[in-house]
Amino acid sequence: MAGRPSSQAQIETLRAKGYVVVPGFVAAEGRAALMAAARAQLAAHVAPLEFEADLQYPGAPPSHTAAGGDTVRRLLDAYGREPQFAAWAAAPALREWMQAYFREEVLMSRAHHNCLMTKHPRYGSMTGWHRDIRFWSFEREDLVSVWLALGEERNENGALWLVPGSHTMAFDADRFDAAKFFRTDLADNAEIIRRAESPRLAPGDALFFHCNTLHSAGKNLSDAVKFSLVYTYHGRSNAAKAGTRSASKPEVPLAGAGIGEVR
Ligand SMILES: O=C(O)CCC(=O)C(=O)O
Repeated sequence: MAGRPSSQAQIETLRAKGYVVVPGFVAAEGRAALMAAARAQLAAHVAPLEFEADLQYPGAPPSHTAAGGDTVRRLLDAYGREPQFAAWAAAPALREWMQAYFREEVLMSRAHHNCLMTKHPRYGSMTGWHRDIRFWSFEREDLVSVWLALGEERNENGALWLVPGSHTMAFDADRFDAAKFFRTDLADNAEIIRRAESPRLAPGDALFFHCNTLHSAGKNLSDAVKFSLVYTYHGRSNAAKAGTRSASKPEVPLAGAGIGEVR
């Protein structure tokens, strides 16, 4: 479409900045169908679920029996739980985009992310500054997640904050705490965090971000649950390390068209 950056330009932005928003990646009808499926899955509390009380991030209920203790954070295994979610994970447009980024055949991991993220008013917690590489054990630190906004995402309802260029910054291990959150008590870290941006996402927008991009998210101060579908991809030459959680589940190869530059 005239006036919009090409996919290749978006990929270059991801390489340079560590993230990029692709507006309207999913058209209205498909996005509405995904949202309807997401609402139905949440309403029925379809397992497997991860609860805010499981993670104990700031603002989470202290236990499963406390007020809000049944607040869902992630509906796990999005790929396995809903055919529409699976179809989106391997959709041709997404496959082409990822193949153009990795310049090889692409696999989707089912070991982490692979979820419908929800952020609830009141009991949805804050997520501290981190790099998603903390979840992964791969030969190379080169994975890309796609975060599909099923509804609007803005600072007030807990949208992501990301630090541009942080995916290429080198940090000593002591810049992170024991849980691999980027420490906010260090002046040098605070200076980096000050550069963060929170891109507003419209329903159907996709945020692509690198596994080393520092990001965080606040609480949902609105009165509506926020829904996002999140998957992570890597190139075939970048294997999960044997015996780790990353290698614990069969991956999904994104088979199909040839590898090359996209529009
Ligand atoms: O929505 C949030 O609170 C942040 C989620 C996130 O960064 C993650 O799951 O890695």
